[in-house]
Amino acid sequence: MIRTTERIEMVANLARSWLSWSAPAAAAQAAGHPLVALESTIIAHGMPYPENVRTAREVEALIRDAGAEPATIALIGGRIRIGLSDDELEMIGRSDHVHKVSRRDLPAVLASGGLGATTVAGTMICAALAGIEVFVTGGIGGVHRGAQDTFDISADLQELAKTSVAVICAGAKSILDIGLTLEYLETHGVPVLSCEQDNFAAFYTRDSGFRADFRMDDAAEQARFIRTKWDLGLDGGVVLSTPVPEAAAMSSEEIDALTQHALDEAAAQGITGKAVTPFLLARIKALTGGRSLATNIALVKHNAEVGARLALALARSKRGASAV
Ligand code: PSU
Ligand code: MN
Repeated sequence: MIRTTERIEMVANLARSWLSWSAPAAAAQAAGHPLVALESTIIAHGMPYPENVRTAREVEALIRDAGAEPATIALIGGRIRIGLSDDELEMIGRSDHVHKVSRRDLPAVLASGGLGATTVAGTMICAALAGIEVFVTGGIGGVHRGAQDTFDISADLQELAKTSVAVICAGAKSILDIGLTLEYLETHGVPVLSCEQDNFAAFYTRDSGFRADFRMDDAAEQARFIRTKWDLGLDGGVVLSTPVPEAAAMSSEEIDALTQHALDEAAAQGITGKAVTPFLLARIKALTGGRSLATNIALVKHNAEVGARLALALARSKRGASAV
């Protein structure tokens, strides 16, 4: 007779059998070095080629320089790749046939062996399977403006509610209803931490106008908070918002006007479902003549530095706990 704990272990092993590790990521994991997960939707659908691939490599280098090991996650050939080779990164960044993979899409793309770029939700699932606690992205998905009518709420928020990964972001874009996004996270018990300022960030701009739940500038303090949450059995993610560096920030007047324009275009063209976010991102990039791309790159790099520091602090707190 199989005991419950053994059954749980069998299920976990089965899930992990879908993972395929790059050599550096596997070595880091085996040695207990801190890993930082990175998503691939931002590469495949969030930025144009070749800036996407170049940025992805620069972000990985920043994380390595800070003492952690980057693991960019994507679906390739029916496996969940944890850590991408140069060729794999190039393929994800270049191909026009990359699926955008959230929780719903994961089994379809894995089973068919197609090429998949993971969203915040998709990457959180894969990172948790791989035992990676920290994940750096640009901006999280959220409650869309007008969701009262469309029900368009990103699956990222449900994932944050249940999957135990810390997500470092520059807040959420103002293409979303940031107030409702924060309400939704509160309802589902997802803490929103902010570093460097009291307010939640708004991606292209530093200040969303909404307060985060807790301000924590110091990585050791962030790690203590996160470790305490998970030690208590309070499963689920944590959002850590950090603003785009001042020099790269855009003006809120400009971004507000462009966002409204892009939203009107999306409505006029009947864009719905998973196409909404990529459409808005692409239109804003075009409307700013590419300037928003520079802001996007700067904020992701800054998030990588904050995330690497947190990963180191969390790894220290794990060792501290097991030494007791
Ligand atoms: N926001 C950004 N850039 C992005 C995304 C969101 O500023 O690239 C991507 C992320 O992968 C995020 C996804 O998880 O879009 C959310 O898509 P949707 O709204 O369809 O859930
Ligand atoms: Mn949506």
